[in-house]
Amino acid sequence: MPHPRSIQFTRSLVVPILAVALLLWACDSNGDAPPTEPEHGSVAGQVLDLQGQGIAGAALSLERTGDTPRSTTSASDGGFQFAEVPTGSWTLAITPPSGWALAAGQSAEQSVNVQAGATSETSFQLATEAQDAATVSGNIQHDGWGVAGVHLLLRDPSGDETEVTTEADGDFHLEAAEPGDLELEITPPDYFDLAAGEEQVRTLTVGSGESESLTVQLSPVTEQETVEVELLGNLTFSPSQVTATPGTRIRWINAESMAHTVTPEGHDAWSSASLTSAGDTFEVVLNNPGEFPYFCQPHQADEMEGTVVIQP
Ligand SMILES: [Cu+2]
Repeated sequence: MPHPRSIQFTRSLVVPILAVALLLWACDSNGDAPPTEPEHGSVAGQVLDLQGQGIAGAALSLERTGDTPRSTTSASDGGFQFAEVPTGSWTLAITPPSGWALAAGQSAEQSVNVQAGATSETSFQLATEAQDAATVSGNIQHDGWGVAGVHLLLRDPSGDETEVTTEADGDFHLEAAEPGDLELEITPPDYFDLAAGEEQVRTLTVGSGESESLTVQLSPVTEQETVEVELLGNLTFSPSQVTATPGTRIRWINAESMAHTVTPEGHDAWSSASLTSAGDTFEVVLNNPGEFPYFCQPHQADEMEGTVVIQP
């Protein structure tokens, strides 16, 4: 049987020990405990078009100084979510997918306040990106001279077509309303073929507001020889009448030491040329059908004149 004093002694010890233990435990849970886990919330939102339909593929980032940035991409319904985000203020930024831009009045960045256990809801509105026409221009030539009557057709990614036919200078200019991969189809007149290495249909990638320029070489269907015309001291062109096929090179040669000109009359197939001394030459390639009269300016009164007729 225990002594009553011994019981009392034991009891008197147990109480302070318990108190100390309790105090230690309380201190421990307040002071020396590992740092408390920061509290979290989440951020959710949607990327929508002007009709309220979701837009997939928008890149979203959630950032603030001192924290690891987070990023995600909007799903097919336009939805996105950042889970387990430490509370506080964050900056949410969007990069629209290709073909989209922020709708009027929208900012690419939003400030988001994340609260513990709550979801901050937000949204971005995008509109289809405005697109400028894509331009394709250039020159169709043979031997450095323009070819008329070449049909050019430009097809945009939607299949819309624009077309043009070249004039004598061979220049062309086409605009596709929709930029991207464009198809250019080149059809020369019957008496010309595309030169070796040229493609009848070519694909050009031209972005919004951009332009592409190209030079296309043709070669005559029938083989060409140079036709020579002499400028003579008796004030004649010899021969004064030349008939040739498209693509013919005409070479005027001053045969004697007298100054003459080869001046176009009523057309601009070439610019007036002066052949002042013996041996001077002037050449032109006539790619386009027609009648091309010309004369010598100093000897116009003497009817020093000639004509080249180009017939396919
Ligand atoms: Cu003359």
